[in-house]
Amino acid sequence: QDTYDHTAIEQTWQARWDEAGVYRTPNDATDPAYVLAMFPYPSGQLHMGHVRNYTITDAYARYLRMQGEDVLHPMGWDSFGMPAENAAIERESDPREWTMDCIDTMRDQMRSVGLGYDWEREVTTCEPDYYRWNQWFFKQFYEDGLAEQKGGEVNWCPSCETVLANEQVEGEDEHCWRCGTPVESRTLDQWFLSITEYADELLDGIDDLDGWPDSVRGMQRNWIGRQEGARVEFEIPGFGGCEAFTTRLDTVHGATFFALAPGHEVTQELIAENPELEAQVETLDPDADGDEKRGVFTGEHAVNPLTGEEIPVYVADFVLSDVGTGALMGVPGHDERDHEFASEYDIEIRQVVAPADGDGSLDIEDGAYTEDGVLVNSGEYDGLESHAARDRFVDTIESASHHTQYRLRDWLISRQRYWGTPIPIVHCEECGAVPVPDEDLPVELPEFVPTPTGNPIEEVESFVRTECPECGGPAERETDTMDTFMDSSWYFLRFVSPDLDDAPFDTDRANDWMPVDRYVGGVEHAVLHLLYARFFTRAISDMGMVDVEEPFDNLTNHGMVLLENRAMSKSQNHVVSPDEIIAEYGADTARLFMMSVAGPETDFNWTDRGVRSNNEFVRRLHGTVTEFVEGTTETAEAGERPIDEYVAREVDATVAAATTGYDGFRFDEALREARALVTLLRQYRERVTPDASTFERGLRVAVRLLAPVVPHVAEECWEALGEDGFVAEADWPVAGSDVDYAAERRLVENTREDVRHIVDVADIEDPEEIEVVVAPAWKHRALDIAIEADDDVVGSVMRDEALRTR
Ligand code: ANZ
Ligand code: ZN
Repeated sequence: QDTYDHTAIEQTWQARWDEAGVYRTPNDATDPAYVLAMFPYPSGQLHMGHVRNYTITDAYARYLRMQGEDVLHPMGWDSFGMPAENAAIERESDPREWTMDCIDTMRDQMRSVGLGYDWEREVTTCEPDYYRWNQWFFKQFYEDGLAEQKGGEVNWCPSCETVLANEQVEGEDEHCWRCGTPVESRTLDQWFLSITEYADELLDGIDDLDGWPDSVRGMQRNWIGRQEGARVEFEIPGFGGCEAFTTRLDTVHGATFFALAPGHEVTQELIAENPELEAQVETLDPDADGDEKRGVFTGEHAVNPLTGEEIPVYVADFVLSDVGTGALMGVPGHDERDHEFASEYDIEIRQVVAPADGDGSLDIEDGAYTEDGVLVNSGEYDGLESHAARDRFVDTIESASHHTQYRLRDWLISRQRYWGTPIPIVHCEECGAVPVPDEDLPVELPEFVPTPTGNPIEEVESFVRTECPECGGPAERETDTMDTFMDSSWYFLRFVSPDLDDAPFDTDRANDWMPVDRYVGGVEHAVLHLLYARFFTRAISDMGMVDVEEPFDNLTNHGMVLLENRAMSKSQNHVVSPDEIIAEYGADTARLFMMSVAGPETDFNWTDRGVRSNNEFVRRLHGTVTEFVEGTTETAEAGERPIDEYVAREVDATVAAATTGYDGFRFDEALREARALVTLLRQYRERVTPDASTFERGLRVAVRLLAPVVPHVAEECWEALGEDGFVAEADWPVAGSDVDYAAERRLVENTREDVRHIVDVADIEDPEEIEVVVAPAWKHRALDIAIEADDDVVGSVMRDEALRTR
């Protein structure tokens, strides 16, 4: 009879956990462990990706709690941003209402998944008690010279009608990270945070992040993009000196052209004198996707500062205005882009570096040689090694100097949208930009006025018109709001003291809990959020607000939940809804499936078969315990039969192996062990009348090893086994002895191999024969082998042997 009723069980235990406050964070943490999932954007529905992400941290938090650690495992809402604003415009409602409704729905869904959060620490970034601290931080940055308003070319998304940070422009075609529309370029006055001041620290800090995936570390390194090189001036007679940035000054003898970005100052000067050139330059597409390099010869020449050689000056679309100086020396022999350009425009391709090993077969017309080597065709410098030549030329060329350049740009935080944190600045004609005094924070968002285009805040006169905090004269409020990545750059600090109202967080508490020990989230945040959060932490660490410089000790990017090898997608009706799965099978089944099928980083396919087999396991676990406590399972005081000893030893071995799995974030491996133990106990029960205490201990261990992943049914079983407290708060089992089980297991494996070897060598085919020849020698290992193998000839003989011994 099957008494497993997942709905009743799950609802009961969710209510009992709440009532008892099981997941409340201890206030005095002696052994603190901070486990965090990237908080969601409240889109309205939890999807399977969320469920997977949150189950991973939940299982780990539960495991650590059972290990006796003090666990901080909070949840909150990254609740500002465009989608809420767009949804509100569509529905003619208020973004706040829409957001709050979504949050309520998702909180209920999280509860139904059995996620053990400390809801007393819930953080909602669109609430004034949170975003006032964004404003406060902004002011700190402003006072420290880390926030400034500056003009310049910015990325504009015509569909979102707002500017975007460089990090939010994606792909070769430069599209908006949110909506996919190709971005345009505009010149506007905007607010920036000076993340570039931290470029070196952020880059060097990556070396110590050994708990992070290498891929993410690589992406951050690339994004910061530090390049060591030199700046060198080429004289363009009639126009003065023009600086170029190069990482390969050693190739200066091979510079056969000079190229300017279309937006370069000198280009503008040239154009001013030459209308024909202007028309030609206008045909260059600055947003060219880079495949085809196009340029215009200016009619001018530049003078090589080392050789005096005159080379043609081009305006070319592959030279970017915001990289280096916006000008470059073209060396087609040793740079691929220059090679392509030179081939297109019939410019000389000259080899000036050769492989150091003297390989002379290289044909420079075929393609650039981009490695270092030794100089050739470089006059008196021939034979010099590239690296030495770079230093030498910086010394020799008067206008040259060492220069380090970064790809990283300052973080543009201005958004011309409603649903975000107002930037706490007042613009006064007399006093300029004046920060709003602390006592007037938060600057609250005005009521929402739906405007189909433009920035709704500009429409709210009562918000815009204000007094200058400095001179009292009439002034206007800044109407830009902050990039929502500002909100997520420090929310992990707010969780340590979420109700504090005189500071963003309590420094002592933060020093207790930080850094986050385990941070889990999607790889889409590999650059944006993680880089900003690292910058924020370093900046406020320098302000003395927290000790740590890096916020996240270990980072895991969870894999995707696929359906038929494709990402789930609601809009394409290619989706499995967590609500439906929970209703039909229960949260424990969904959790077990996700955690068993693959390691946390690996993508996997959601399948009906997978769900059903995991559901069967949950039922089997429940049934095995129920049948035992109800006395349906006959037991005895047997004690010392080999099979009892074997099972007892397997229980210990399972504890050891599963613990290693949980510690190493290898939940799939831990679960394989724990599930095998349940199977073994059932075999034990089927083959013999099990020893009562061995069997019971096995059940107690299995229930605890599974509790982090299937918390509801584990509580049900734990209670049935006569335990008083919650299994969520029970002690993690310890192996009964200090045997090195891992080593033993390897030995067993070897033994099996050895037996197989003897069988092969002796060319034995008849099982009887095996028994005679092999079995006696391996008798003491027979039991192990018997349980592991049942489908091959060795295994079957050994199992018979084992069963006979009992
Ligand atoms: C001469 C040279 C010779 C370069 C050589 C490279 C190889 P990478 O190559 O990605 O490491 N550069 C400088 N300013 C630029 C701009 N505004 N737009 C596009 N490219 C620009 O980046 C460094 C190189 O990028 C620089 O070194 C320069 O070309 C080019 F054998 O100078 B090099
Ligand atoms: Zn003023």
